[in-house]
Amino acid sequence: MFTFGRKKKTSNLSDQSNDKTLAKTQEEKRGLFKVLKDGLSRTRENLTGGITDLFRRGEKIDPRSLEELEDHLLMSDVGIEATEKIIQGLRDRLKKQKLEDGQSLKMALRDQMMGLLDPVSKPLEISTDLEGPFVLLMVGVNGAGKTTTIGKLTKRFQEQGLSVALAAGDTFRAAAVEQLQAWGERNNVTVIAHSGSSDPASVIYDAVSSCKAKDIDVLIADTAGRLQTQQHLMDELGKIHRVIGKVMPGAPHEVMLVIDATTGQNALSQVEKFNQAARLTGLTLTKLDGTAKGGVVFALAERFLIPIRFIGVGEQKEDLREFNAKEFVDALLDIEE
Ligand SMILES: Nc1nc2c(ncn2[C@@H]2O[C@H](COP(=O)(O)OP(=O)(O)O)[C@@H](O)[C@H]2O)c(=O)[nH]1
Ligand SMILES: [Mg+2]
Repeated sequence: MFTFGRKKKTSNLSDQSNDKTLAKTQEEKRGLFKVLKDGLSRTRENLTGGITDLFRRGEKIDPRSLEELEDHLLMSDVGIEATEKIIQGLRDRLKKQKLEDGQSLKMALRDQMMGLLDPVSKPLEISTDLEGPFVLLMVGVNGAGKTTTIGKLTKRFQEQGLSVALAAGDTFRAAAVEQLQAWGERNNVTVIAHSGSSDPASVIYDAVSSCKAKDIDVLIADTAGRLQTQQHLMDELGKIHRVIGKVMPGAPHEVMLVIDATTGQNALSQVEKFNQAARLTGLTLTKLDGTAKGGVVFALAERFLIPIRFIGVGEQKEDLREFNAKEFVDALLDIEE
């Protein structure tokens, strides 16, 4: 089993270099946290911009302050159910006289938010002891960021010492196959594609067989963008899923929906329909850097409980980050430890 984010322990270091290493990792952490904070700045502004006065209050919090907060969350794509959960928890604390001032309100809000996001904060784990590749099927609407995310994940996996191949399952546009092939050539990654227009299920079927034979660790399969309202294309995803399971029982091991966070509430219907068609096991939210609608993360977590694996906060490779509930909430509320 292989988990990201767990750095290998370094041994045989003197105390001094241990200190240096520690300082360096803390510095790196701060730097990475800043990237996340910058990426989430529009969402943070939307979510907390109008209520920072509330957090600065010296006196006791009253029910009216909570209503103010509630209105704010509702207007920031957090959604009715998730907002209710957050506010109910705060009301309970208010009753128990635990909200002394603005600062304790902020800390209580942080707890409530983390309570919602913790259950979906589960890193993607790649098993390497399978009878074939770990198969990652990428699905989503057009322009969500599937192909970009595939590129970033490929590099991430390679840096972890895993061998990776790609399946050009977006057979809808010839340019999409070429885009993936060109990228594969530049980065020395095998891309399995069929020439001419063909059936995505058969491309991915061949790719799984080929990875089995070549002992490749991870196969990432691209698919054509489709709207969740196009039932025949949703059915096609179901077929792709079944075909993969035939060539390798238990596969795909991860079905990841890539969501453009700027779509806000539409993300909810995307998750619902794609989940019905292809049993999602993970979500990636891209373009959080370009939107004030990042509050939708709470709505998604509350409604579906599907792990959020990665979030995209920019176009660079390091801007695709493993989702971490605590980091995310602290970046949103501007809490630095
Ligand atoms: N700002 C920003 N742009 C992104 C992010 N992820 C993807 N993009 C851009 O979104 C556009 C569509 O991406 P693409 O991977 O082709 O989408 P696909 O149709 O789902 O394969 C490209 O211009 C990407 O550079 C992100 O996290 N932040
Ligand atoms: Mg694409």
